[in-house]
Amino acid sequence: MSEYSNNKIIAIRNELLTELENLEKKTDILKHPKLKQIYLGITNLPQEERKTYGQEANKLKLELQKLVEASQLPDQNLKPIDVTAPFAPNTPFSRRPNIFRANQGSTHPLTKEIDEIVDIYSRLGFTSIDSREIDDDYHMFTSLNFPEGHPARDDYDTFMTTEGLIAPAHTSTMQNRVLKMFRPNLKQGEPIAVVIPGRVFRNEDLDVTHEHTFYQLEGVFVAENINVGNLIAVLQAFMNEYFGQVLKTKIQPFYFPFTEPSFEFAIERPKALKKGNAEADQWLELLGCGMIHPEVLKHADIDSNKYTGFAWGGGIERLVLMKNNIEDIRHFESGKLDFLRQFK
Ligand code: FA5
Repeated sequence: MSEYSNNKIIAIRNELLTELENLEKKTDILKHPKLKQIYLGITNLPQEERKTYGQEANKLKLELQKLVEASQLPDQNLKPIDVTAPFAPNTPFSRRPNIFRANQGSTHPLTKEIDEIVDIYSRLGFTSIDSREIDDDYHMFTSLNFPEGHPARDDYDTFMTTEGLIAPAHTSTMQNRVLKMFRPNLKQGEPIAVVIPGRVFRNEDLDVTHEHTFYQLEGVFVAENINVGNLIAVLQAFMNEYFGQVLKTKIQPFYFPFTEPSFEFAIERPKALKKGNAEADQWLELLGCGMIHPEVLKHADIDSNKYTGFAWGGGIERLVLMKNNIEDIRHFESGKLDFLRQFK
C-alpha cells in the first residue's frame, strides 16, 4: 500500500483488516495485541527511521478507529421506518385502515366508576382534585398529626425511594394541600369542599379484598359550625345516589390520628347484595371518616376555634366489587380482557 512505506506495518495492517471483517465486536480491534506489537517495534529501529515509523503506526490506528466508527453507524441500506404508519396523518377517517377499531376498546371499569363517583360529589357541591403518586414524609405523616415514631405510622406501610420519597398509602396525604389551596374560600364565607380520587400503595398480604395498589377517594369539607351530623348527611346522600336506593347507615368509633372523633362508616347491604340474617351480615363497612383534627387544620393555618370540618377516605375497588358482585379485587389490575369486557 503506497500510503504506508514500512513493510512490517503493511503486513500487520493487512492481517488486522481481515480480522476486523470477522470480528463481531468491532471495537476489539483497537485493543488487538498486533497493534501493540507495532508500537513496541519502534524500539528496535535505528533512530532515523523512528519518526516515519511512528507516524505510520499512528495513521494505522486512526484508520482502524474510523473503520470501527463507520461500522457503528446505522446501515444505510436499511429501509427507514415510517413513523406515520399505518397511515399518513392527513388520511381521511373513511380511508384509514380499520386496525384500531374504537368499538373494540372501552374505558376501564375503575375509570368509569371514578367518573361516576366524582360526578355525584360535584352535584353535592364538591370540587375534584387529583392526588399525587409520590409524596413526602410531611404530607404522609407530620401534617396528619402522626407523632414521630408513633405506632400508627406502621398501619400505613408503603414503599419509599432511596431519597426518602413515599408512594402514598392513602389519599389523606392531600388533605394539607387542599386545605391550603382552598383556604381563601373561608374568608369569603364559602366552605372548602373537595374530593380527591387517586392511586395508593400498600405493603399488603394480598387476598380477595386486599390489593397492594388500589384507588381511594378522599373527601374534605371545612366551614363554620360543622358537625358529625353534616358528615353523615353527605355520605348518606352519596350512597343513596350511588346505589340508587335509600340505605340505612351506621357509624362506629375508630381511630385515625388525623380525625377526632374517628369512625368507620357502614351501610345497610343493598338488596342485590343481601346475605344471611345475622347482624354482621346486614352491613357493609365502606370507609374511614371523622372530624378533622385541630392539629391538621393548624398545619394548614386554619383557625380551629372558628372553623371545623370533616374528612373521609374509602376504597374505590371495594365499592365496585360490592356494586357488581365481583369475587376478587385482583381482577381489576389483571388486564384480563374477559373480565374487562363485561363492563363495556
Ligand atoms: C384510610 O386510608 C384513611 N386515610 C381514611 C380516612 C380518611 C379516615 C379521612 C379519616 C379521614 P383505611 O386504611 O381504613 O383508612 O382505608 C380506607 C379504605 O380503603 C378502606 O375502608 C377500604 O375501602 C380501602 N382499603 C384499605 N386497604 C385496602 C387494600 N389493601 N385493598 C383495597 N382497598 C383497601
